[in-house]
Amino acid sequence: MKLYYAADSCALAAHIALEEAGLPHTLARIDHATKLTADGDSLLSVNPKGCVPALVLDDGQVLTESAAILQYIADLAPAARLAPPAGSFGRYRLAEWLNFVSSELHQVFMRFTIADAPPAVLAGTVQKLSNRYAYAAKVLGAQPYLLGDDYSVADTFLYVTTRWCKSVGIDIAQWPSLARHAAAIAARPGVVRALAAEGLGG
Ligand SMILES: N[C@@H](CCC(=O)N[C@@H](CS)C(=O)NCC(=O)O)C(=O)O
Repeated sequence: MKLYYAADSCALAAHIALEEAGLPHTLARIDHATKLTADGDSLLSVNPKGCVPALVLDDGQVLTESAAILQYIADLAPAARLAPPAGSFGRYRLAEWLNFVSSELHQVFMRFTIADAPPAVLAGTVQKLSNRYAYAAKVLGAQPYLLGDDYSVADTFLYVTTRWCKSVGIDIAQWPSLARHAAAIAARPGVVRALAAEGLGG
């Protein structure tokens, strides 16, 4: 499989999942501004939506959208226990968290990429994100992972968004359970490998 990604983007979650699943893969790093790889390969020819992650499967199909890609990877490697089994109630909890991270955190961060966004809007955005991290922290104050005792791809997806907090003036140290969770995820061997492959620090 081939993962189109941009460094330290939401595609890091899919990259980590591939590492943790132990699935062979290659990486195609794109430049956000041009949507091209260093070889001139165009992301737009793979994903007309122009976003990473985009996963090219071995049969040539392309899968996009983090929540779909993460579940697909988890299902390809059940022994890695990255998601509750399909059909179990836990799987719907996973979907609940993946959608929360995708729409209530990740997409809210995207407002900071809007040129000339009014400062009041950005302040409101910080408040909205903070409220949502406070909610995740409350959950993580009672259990080690978002789904309870078991790690899942939702934990890495949340972790990936916490990496962006500092850049928008949010200090996750104000939520000790969230900071503990982020540190635990960052220490996972598959995460360390993915970060190194993207040239990132922990
Ligand atoms: N709904 C998509 C959103 C993906 C997304 O927004 N990716 C960002 C990087 S974090 C991107 O490629 N943005 C480029 C653009 O919007 O032009 C998902 O969850 O995978």
